[in-house]
Amino acid sequence: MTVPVIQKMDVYPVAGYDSMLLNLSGAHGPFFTRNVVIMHASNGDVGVSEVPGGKKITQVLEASRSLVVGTPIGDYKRVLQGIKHQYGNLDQGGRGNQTFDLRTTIHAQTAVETAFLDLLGKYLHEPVAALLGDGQQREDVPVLGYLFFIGDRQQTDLPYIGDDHEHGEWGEVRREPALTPEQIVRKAQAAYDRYGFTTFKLKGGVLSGEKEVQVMKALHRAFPKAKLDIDPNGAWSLNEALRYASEMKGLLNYIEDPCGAENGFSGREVLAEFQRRTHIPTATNMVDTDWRQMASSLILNAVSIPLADPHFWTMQGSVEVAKVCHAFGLNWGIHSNNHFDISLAMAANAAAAAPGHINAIDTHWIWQDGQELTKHPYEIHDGQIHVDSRNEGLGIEVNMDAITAAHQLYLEHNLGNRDDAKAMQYLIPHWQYDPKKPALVR
Ligand code: GKR
Ligand code: MG
Repeated sequence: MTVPVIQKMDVYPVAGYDSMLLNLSGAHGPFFTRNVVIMHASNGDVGVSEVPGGKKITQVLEASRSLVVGTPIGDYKRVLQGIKHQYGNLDQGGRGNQTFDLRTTIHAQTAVETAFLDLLGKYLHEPVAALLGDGQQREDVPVLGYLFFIGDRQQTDLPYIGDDHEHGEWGEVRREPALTPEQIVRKAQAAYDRYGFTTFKLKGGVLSGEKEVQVMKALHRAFPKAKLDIDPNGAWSLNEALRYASEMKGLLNYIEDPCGAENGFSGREVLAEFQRRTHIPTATNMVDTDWRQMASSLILNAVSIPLADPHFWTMQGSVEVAKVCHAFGLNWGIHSNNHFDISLAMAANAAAAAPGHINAIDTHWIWQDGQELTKHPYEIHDGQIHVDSRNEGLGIEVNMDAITAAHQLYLEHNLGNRDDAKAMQYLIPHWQYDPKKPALVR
């Protein structure tokens, strides 16, 4: 039998709506952007993938089309090598020092890899999870509730939405401001009622560390049994991180990038010292983001939870990290950014293939739920996503009308790269990013 070949690859820069989520990089604008790839194979199957937005990623994907079209679906690794060979130099500067990853080529590789894996899974009647690492390890993937401080969209003239209330209490609160412990607890309660999370993560790096500790204590009081994480994206100095960690003693499941490079020491060296002195499991999506950093991290014992987001490790790479974690006694997890339901399927399949104990994976989906690009998206129930071992490919079916509409939204508003400083400047005039200062401390 002839193996299907790729006949066509389309790249859709798309946009969706977001709340005014605050983080060290500033405030999320009214729209988030992603790149969606659709591949058509000669057997009539369609493969899909989603990666971060941005024009450079779109361009590399467009330029990679000639490497993809005509390739038999089993030969996709040769295409990935070609993309790396031709465009790998674009990632030489690393991930950058924003909260989000600024690389290009690795995201383009993931987009191409995933669409091929989706097609291969469909052809072989296997879920993508079965094609990764040592195959599918679990059907139920734990997911955490990702909580954010929210800015007041009414202080801007930007087109934020405030009326997509189809999800009860969660729908009502998710676009509304939240800067106090009470407001964050209310959001957590609404998210718990809807999704059943047993782990919550607070995105820190917004208020002073003292105030964020108070929010964590309030969450602990409201959910004494929940696992709690906090991620200030390296905003605190080592001394501050040690102080806040001792104040949160006993209530943290793990801490993520509590501090970073300072005084001539690298981020990994500082995290190693933090872990040595606190014995608190320490996660990162900032300083252990490729194999060279992983080697250094392992030697230093800097990180016990690498958050191996498939979008910047590739699907296969993310599961390879999970295998390393399993062998070295580390605990794997996944990092996220705003995303649609195609990325949700990608993260769920990678996590379903990760061996050993895993942490509840990050997802921003609760902020986007209701804006599906697929016909039957994965759902979060009891804090879990079910990845049925009878799935084929990613286990989703694209909705081309929804993708076209999301592409139109992107074009209509002339969108491109993420820039959180822009929206933040409505709250604090002339605001500029400072990786060592919480966003609202100016
Ligand atoms: O969505 O604002 C955000 C987060 O700050 C995101 O950009 C980070 O990449 O959540 C991420 C993290 O640092 O774990
Ligand atoms: Mg993080």
